[in-house]
Amino acid sequence: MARRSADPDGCSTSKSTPGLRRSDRFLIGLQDFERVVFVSHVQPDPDSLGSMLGLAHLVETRLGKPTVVTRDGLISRAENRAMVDVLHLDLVPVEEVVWRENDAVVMVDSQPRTGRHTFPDAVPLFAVLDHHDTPGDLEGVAFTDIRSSHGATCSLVTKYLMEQGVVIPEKVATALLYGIETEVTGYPREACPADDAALLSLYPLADKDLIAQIRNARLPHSYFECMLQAMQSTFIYDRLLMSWVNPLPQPEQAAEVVDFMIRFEKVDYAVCGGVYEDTLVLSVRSAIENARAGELLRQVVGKLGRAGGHDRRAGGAIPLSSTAPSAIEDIQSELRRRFLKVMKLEDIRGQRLVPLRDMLENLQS
Ligand SMILES: [Mn+2]
Repeated sequence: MARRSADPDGCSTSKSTPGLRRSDRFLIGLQDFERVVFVSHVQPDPDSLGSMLGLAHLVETRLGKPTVVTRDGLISRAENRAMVDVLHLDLVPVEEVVWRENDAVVMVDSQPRTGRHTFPDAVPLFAVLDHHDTPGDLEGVAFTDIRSSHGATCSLVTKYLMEQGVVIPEKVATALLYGIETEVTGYPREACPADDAALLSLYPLADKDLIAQIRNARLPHSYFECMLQAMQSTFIYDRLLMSWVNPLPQPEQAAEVVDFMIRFEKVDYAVCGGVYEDTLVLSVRSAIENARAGELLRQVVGKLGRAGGHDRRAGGAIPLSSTAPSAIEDIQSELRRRFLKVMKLEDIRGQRLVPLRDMLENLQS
């Protein structure tokens, strides 16, 4: 796995005092504050939720300070909703937080000014803990721990809890374990030994029945309608598969489509785009190593919107000035042109995943 920093841990930190571990410096830095508010990216995923929960537990047990765990935007994927339900997570919508002067704000699983948050940029951050390739603006942040070699932010948080000898309650262990699991079970796996070490320590502590309930969450009707539309709209260009769904029943469904489509043995890249409210949501997966999916999507999206992610998984969003069918078609064909150009597939004619003839026959039988 590529390590981007000269630091032996593959991470970047602001300043280091010899003899102090990162978790020590994190806690020392928080001592002067009255309350710790945890924030993450929009549509928080299990890695975000688990990381916030784990750090809140660390702060509460070691510093005895009150904490707030927030939710930015919707949680709509069935598994993620199930995680909130079965673990009874108490999340405060970030727009309802009354910011106090003596709050320490800690951002996890994301970086400042990447366009992935709705809370005001003016709120100063004390710390950022993340594992994304997408660089943010870390100026003025007292404590940073960014490790793009790690498969999950939850692995970092688990290390902090272990280092500090904090007993991890079942609920927190379950959230951390599921957070890591969702990030590292893809193929090829994007994980490092630290992720495996965290999984090993959490496994005996977590409630495996609850994990099974979350993993197999029941799905709404719209999920199946969306999957059908995705399959019917899918074209394959050599090793690239593209699906469009309009409208998306919820913003995270584009990711669910590509998670499914990337398993098609004939392709190395799967892209899904779909309109949710006034935004075109994009999701990319790759089945090969060094796919640089995040960079690829950033290149494709350019100034139209924002994009980022990891080596094999990426996401993006483009604000739409109009959601008229013709405007959506225009942006789709522009994105298709850009994907084919960036991937040097301009001369390839697309083939339907399901031939039209088959779709019609299925309808008649
Ligand atoms: Mn993550």
